[in-house]
Amino acid sequence: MKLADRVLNKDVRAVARLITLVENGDPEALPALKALYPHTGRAYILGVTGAPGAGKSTLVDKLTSAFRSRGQTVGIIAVDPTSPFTGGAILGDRIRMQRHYLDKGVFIRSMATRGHLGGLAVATNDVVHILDAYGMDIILIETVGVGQDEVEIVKTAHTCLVITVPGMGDDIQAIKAGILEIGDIFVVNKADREGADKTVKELEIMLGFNTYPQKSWKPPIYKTIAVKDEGISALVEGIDAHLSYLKDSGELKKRKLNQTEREFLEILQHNLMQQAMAKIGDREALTRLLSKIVNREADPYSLVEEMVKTWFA
Ligand SMILES: Nc1nc2c(ncn2[C@@H]2O[C@H](COP(=O)(O)OP(=O)(O)OP(=O)(O)O)[C@@H](O)[C@H]2O)c(=O)[nH]1
Ligand SMILES: [Mg+2]
Repeated sequence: MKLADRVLNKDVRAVARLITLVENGDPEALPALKALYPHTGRAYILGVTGAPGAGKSTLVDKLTSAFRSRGQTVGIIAVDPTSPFTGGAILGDRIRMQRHYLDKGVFIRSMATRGHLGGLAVATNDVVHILDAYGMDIILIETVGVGQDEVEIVKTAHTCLVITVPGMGDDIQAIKAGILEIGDIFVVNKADREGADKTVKELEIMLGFNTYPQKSWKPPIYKTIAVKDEGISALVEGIDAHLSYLKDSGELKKRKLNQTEREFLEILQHNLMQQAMAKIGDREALTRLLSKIVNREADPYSLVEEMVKTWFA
């Protein structure tokens, strides 16, 4: 049986195998991705981002339990930041989410941020499609909100949760404006620590500055103690409310269109680049070309212009 058919037949090993192909940028994944695409578009995609160690994985774990208890299946993609702050995150996530590992209604996968030929956002999108076609109702994407890549990834979500912790004080500026803008729902986790209410207030003020008049959704702020499962049901209600808002306002359609545009352009760019590199030849051929430019025998503008003209002729 073909890989795509096996995924559609709920073969979890086929899912894992296909994700590995995607991760390795293996062209063998393409026929399966093409075959699965018509079966996608059903899942609700929830992005979870925030500072390193804010409790994202713990929250993802509790949210997963909440969704499972009402019969929804959950796919989890933990985009492992290979940044120095969070070394060993994959192992940590495994431990935190252990109780879901035996649950057939949950699929957990960590993805490394390095070594993605077509870009991490494209790879993550592919994995979302695979889990969507596999039949997961909700797909949670956890990423540390520190780099541009990570921000790009959560932009593909329908709803984006931004996780902060108390006591950030002046450091709250560390939550970059970009992250503030993409947040549909804010969470002040570790509310068992001092200063949670102060952080909520500070966030409210910052969000006030960042609220654009055309936005009809006012991002709510929830306090949670993820380790004690406190505040989770209120947060789930907030998530449900955002999904209803997305559907009723037509914003869901808009987000899907924007997301599809980004994905289409990224695939196009990747594809063109690959073809261009194939035309140029190997590494040595490229170096020869570059030497010409370095020696001022040619300029990069004319060279690219000529090459592209002949390729498209
Ligand atoms: N006190 C307290 N600790 C918490 C809470 N939630 C999570 N933690 C702890 O905070 C630490 C980090 O939690 P994680 O869930 O791994 O945080 P993360 O944001 O996923 O971390 P990275 O993925 O490494 O960025 C763990 O030791 C958790 O047990 C909370 O509500 N209160
Ligand atoms: Mg984590």
